[in-house]
Amino acid sequence: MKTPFVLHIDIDAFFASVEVLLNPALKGKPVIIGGMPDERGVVSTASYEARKYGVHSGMALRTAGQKCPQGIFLRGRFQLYSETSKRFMDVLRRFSPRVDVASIDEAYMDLSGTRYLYPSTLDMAQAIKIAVEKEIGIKVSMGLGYSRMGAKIATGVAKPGGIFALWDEVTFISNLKLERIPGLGKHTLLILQGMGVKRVGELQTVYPSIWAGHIAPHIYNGGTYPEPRAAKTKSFSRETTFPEDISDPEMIKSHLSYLVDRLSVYLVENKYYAGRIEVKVRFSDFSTHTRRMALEFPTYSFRSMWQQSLHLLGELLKKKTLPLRLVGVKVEDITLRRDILPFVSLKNEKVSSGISDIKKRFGFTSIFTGREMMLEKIYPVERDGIVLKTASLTK
Ligand code: TTP
Ligand code: MG
Repeated sequence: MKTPFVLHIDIDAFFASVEVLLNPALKGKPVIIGGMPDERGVVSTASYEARKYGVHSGMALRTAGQKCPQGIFLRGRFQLYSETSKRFMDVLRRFSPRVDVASIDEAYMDLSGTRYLYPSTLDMAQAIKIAVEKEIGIKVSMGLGYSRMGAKIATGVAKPGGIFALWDEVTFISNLKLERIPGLGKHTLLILQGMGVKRVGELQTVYPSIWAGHIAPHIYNGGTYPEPRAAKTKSFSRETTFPEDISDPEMIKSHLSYLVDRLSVYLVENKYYAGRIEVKVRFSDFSTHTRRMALEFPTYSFRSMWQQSLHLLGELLKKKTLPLRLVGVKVEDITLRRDILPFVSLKNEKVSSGISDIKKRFGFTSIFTGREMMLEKIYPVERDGIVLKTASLTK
């Protein structure tokens, strides 16, 4: 994906913004949350107007009082912030199921599957921003990057109120000073600075093993988001040689339907999507033919795969008038993620995952299509499947 797809969203001056929202008289004023200036304790947050006076989170209230005597000090109402946070996250979830709540006022979203929904991830970010600000009534800042860390750093650049996209995250990060890297401890920073390293890029070139071995894994922890679980195999297949050659097309279809069923359940269980399907036949003269086609969209749905397989089988059977020795099916272009599909019905997939659950609990043969049942007449049926070939033939 060439556009930055990890979105980080953070509410501006969160606690203070909620107070301003509920009391518009505070708008434009230096609002400081945490307690009264003569109390012990620290500032939770301050409005951007108060920040101009040097007030920031974590500062002693007393110091804040000295720096900003005209500040409006409030104790804060945590319950209210917590409810606002929930509503904020709900708005985000309307745009993508992949929302990771990082703290009370920040979240990450994976926009990689949204290319059918918006012209670009930046457009989507803008739409989310407008929705949040309209519905919740407070300003947010956003960063777009290729990793969580990149996106979070981008939000820092965008604050307050903007959107910043890191198109070239690698270069951007390598130009950063080490102290700008979130999560890099003070001690590590001091040691690295003692070694004469100031910027990420210097560390990457002068001490690549320290970067790759210690720093990068730490700061990129969960960084490529979401962790792409690499598909080990690019295809899965199931095939069977018949105990005797078969000419009855209905019987051939029954075998194929059973094999597709096995593949579908396998895909569901392993959370894979298949992009392409291939059917293979071997005629009694041992000639072997295959035909394949792309599935309408990446799926694990039995019905989608079955419809295509049936079509492919029909084409293959036209090749010769001989009986068949073997039938097989293969799925390819296996992926673990797919784009969000707003225009298609996923009903068939739900059916497949439901069926897969039942099979898991009560055995593979506990639920069958009518077609598959035809096989029960010629093969032994066990809990976990039909014993397709007779033992003597397997040898
Ligand atoms: P932040 O997002 O760090 O700060 P912020 O939203 O106030 O300001 P901005 O993001 O624009 O820089 O934290 C979110 C809320 O968490 C903040 O409003 C108050 C609370 N908080 C504390 O109570 N103590 C702290 O030390 C910090 C950093 C935040
Ligand atoms: Mg914030």
